[in-house]
Amino acid sequence: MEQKLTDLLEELPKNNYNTYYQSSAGRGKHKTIMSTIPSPIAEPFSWDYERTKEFLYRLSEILTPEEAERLNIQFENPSLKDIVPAALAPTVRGGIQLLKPGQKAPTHKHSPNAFRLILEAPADDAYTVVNGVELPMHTGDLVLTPNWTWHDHHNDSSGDVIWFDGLDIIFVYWIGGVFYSLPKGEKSPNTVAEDGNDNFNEYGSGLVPDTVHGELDYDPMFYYPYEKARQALVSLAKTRTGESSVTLEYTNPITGGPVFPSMGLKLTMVRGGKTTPLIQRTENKVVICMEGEGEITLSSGKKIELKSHNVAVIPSWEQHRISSGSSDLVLFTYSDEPIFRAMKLFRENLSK
Ligand code: GTQ
Ligand code: FE2
Repeated sequence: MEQKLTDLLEELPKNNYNTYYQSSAGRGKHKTIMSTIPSPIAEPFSWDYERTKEFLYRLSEILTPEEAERLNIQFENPSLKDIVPAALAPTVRGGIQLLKPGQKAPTHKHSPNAFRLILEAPADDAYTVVNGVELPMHTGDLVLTPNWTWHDHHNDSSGDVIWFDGLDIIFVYWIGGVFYSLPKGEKSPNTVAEDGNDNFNEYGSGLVPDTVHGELDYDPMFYYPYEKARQALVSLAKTRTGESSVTLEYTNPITGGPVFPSMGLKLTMVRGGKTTPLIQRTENKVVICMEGEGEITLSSGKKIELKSHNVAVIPSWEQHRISSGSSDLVLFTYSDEPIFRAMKLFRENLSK
């Protein structure tokens, strides 16, 4: 029987079959993925911001954004690089992008959803245009470019602008949903409307035009200023004095749900000198440090350093705690939690 089984196990893959049988004679040849608890294909990892920036500047000495379309350095999860290019987590990409004074990143649109979180904007007059709506880029601001919206980036200021891009492109690529388009013809499809537009005040005041209900399949609020988000976080922290940390989710004002069907974006504050309870959730989470310092402690005991704009990725079901230094720690996070929820796969371990 042994020889027959060995022969068959070798013959199956040659004929594009496999088997996961389990018996007293052993088991099929491939790695079991029917694990008792999640066994993610990604690994926890982190990147130092200053080091990432050095690579971005080296690239910027060789190419302009016009030549390169986008001038960016992507974070690549070492466990995923042989499976799909530049994946930070199984569903998302992330990277930092640079726009120097006078530069423009050309107009395009794509089906993957994207957001930009502004990391460094030393002066005014840097902006993104989304479907003809001009949005400022100040440090900490969040700008969305949902599925199939035209966008381009401009820097008319005197200083360099750097932002973090997050996209659900790995998920969209995996299921075969990526479309991409450049403008056709003379007139830009993304020309700014002359009568002006205040995207945040149009949608962000708790009041929305009654015409939008059922009309839009994406979040029409493209701009979430940091000043407002931070204020809301500080207010929440004042009412939850017993908790080590507080978290706010950026929401689509029409649905009250996540800003993208595929990605949830949040802002967390861990109070100075505190450590969170154990966190264990089915979501692939990316953490970007916005203010303060601290660390993430993984179940292995390994620690990830959090300081200005460092980036960390925590795969699904990885147990961790977050600790702050002496001052409050502010973290921006994005994850694929909405996918887990939509698929009824979301779980959370709330034991302390
Ligand atoms: O700025 O529009 O990092 O389209 C990847 C794809 C940024 C962008 C990325 C993009 C962009
Ligand atoms: Fe884009």
